[in-house]
Amino acid sequence: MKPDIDYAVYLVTARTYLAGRDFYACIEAALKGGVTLVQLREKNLDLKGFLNLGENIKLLCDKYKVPLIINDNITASKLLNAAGVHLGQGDANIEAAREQLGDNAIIGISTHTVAEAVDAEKRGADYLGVGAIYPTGSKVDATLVGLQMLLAIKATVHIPIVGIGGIDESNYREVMNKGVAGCAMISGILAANNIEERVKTLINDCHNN
Ligand code: 3NM
Repeated sequence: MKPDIDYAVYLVTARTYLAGRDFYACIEAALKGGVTLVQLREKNLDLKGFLNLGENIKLLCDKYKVPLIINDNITASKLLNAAGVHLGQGDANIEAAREQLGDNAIIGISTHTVAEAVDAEKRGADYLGVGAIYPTGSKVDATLVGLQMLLAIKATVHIPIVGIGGIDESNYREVMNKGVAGCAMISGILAANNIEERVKTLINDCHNN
């Protein structure tokens, strides 16, 4: 059966913001705080390096019963027995991911236009990432689409939508108020001095409104 996914506070990993801190300790702090979903997104690793990192992250996610999504790499997702994969527009296609990972895998894809979103839904994506909602320093080639595009896509497709790009505790509620399933964040979580407390604040914002 396809797992029920809670997209509310979705951690996307990047080692850029660790500032000397231990990667696994930071991820565990986020899990302790209550992140509902984790995406392992590490762009400059070969498969072996990716799997090494992934095995440990998968153990941590299992410990906190939080599903793990793998960015871009279908093979790694399969080998790690992760919940699924997140694809970019330029990555492998949804059909290939579905064929290799099966019906129960969660397949997400980044979209920036209504046309991309409609196409992704038609091709069987489980959720859409829409961004960048705000300016972000975490992805050099991010296209700023804003809340308007989020609303336009929300009005058109029926699968869950996750906002991404420049989201932190100051604007998380503003995005959630648009009726999305959740927000994906790198720096909004990992750049915090106290990651566990930051996540608790976000979770609290998500429930108290
Ligand atoms: N994808 P932060 S923006 C991974 O627009 C990613 O599709 C984006 O990092 C998109 O939370 C982005 O630090 C970076 O802004 C998100």
